[in-house]
Amino acid sequence: MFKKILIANRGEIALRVIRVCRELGIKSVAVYSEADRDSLHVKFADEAVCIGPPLSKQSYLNIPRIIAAAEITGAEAIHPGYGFLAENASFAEICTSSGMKFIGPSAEAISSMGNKALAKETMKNAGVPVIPGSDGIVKDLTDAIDIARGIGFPVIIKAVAGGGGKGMRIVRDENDFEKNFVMASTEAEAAFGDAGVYIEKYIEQPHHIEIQVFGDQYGNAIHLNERDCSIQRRHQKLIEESPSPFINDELRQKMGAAAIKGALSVNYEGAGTVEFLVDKYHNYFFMEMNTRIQVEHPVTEEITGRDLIKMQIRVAAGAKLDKKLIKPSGHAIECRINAEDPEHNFRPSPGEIKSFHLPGGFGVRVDTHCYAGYRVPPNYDSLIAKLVVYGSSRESAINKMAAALEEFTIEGIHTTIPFHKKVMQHPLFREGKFDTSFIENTEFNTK
Ligand code: MV4
Repeated sequence: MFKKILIANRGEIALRVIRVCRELGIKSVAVYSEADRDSLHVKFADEAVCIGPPLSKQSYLNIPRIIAAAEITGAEAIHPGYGFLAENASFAEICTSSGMKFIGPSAEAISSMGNKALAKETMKNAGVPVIPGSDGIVKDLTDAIDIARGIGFPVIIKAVAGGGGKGMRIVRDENDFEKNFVMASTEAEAAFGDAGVYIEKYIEQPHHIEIQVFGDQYGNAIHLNERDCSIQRRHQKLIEESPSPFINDELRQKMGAAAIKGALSVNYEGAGTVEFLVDKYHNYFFMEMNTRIQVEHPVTEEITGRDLIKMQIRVAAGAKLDKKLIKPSGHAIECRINAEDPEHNFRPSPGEIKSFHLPGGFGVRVDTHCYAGYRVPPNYDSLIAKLVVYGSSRESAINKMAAALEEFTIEGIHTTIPFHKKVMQHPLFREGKFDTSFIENTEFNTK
């Protein structure tokens, strides 16, 4: 086992990893920017190294500084968390060539999933259902129009270097195709430095259901069931739950098996997520694979009883996965508490937290790096806490979430708590009748 791990991240996830290190008797090293001096990850790590100014590019994305911090402190492994460098193949490569274990998949596995057209082809070849569309990048407008006609409208144009909803264009009518195609590739070039786009059949009002997978260094891969992440706003997830109210055991088993096949095809090591779109007929299609631990991993932990961060560290240190099928039980829901004002289009609301009271009780968990007096810096993502509840049924979990949200008190800044309270009382949410269009198609759409 490692003696010392550097955590190349901040906020709640850095703290989450530090806590597991302590539990496993591993020394932890925090890195922090000048904006994060008063952060709890700095306070609770065994050592902390300042790596630069507030701007992410100069600190949490500054590879030479992070590697230097690991060298100076003698860290043997680097946990990237999520965001920042977590899916940066060259960072994974540099860790390895500097003699440190990158806690995650190989640089090759990261690259093969980072290019969205290549990821799709890889999954298709592994026998995972993919959305009908072009075979990889379309070469020019004529090629693109032919393919779109063949698929049939509506179609969606996606940037090969995109992901997470960036650089997508939906085209419903052939007459609008040319202008959208030109705009999509121009935008892709500007945003990602890669004008490559591919085309797919557009699936109306899909469900976003993702499978948590794990691979080890010996060619074993397992899945830990699904998370339903359909409650999103502008590609930002707000609520996640497991199990999904939309799928049954038969589909769960099929999607789990498909996700494992996909993971094995890229010799996947560590925690990963295979994202699927599920249409209203319960057809499922591979969408993307995230090669990192995700924000919403706690809902999986709650229903499986497995500590996914601990598993990441153990697998990275060479542990074998137990291939016994993991039987989930109960129901878990996560609400993302963001420093945003839901009354004003979720605009960022950084600043000092004047008072902070956490809910608690049986089946209530809060992962947060915040405290009364903490200043939420304006420089990073707005996640300030993850409220996770576990109940024996979906209904009891929703009721517990509603009660916990009532108790959760944050003063000084605006948060998404009032929004979550309303969703917990919404009849469509309570009945499990929602898809990725929920926010757009309900009173929560304020635009
Ligand atoms: C789609 C789609 C419908 N049809 N692809 C959005 C994020 C990016 N990962 C892919 N996304 C979508 N791809 C086809 N062929 C609809 C979406 C989509 C979406 C997907 C998951 C969760 C929320 C979403 C919101 C809008 C659009």
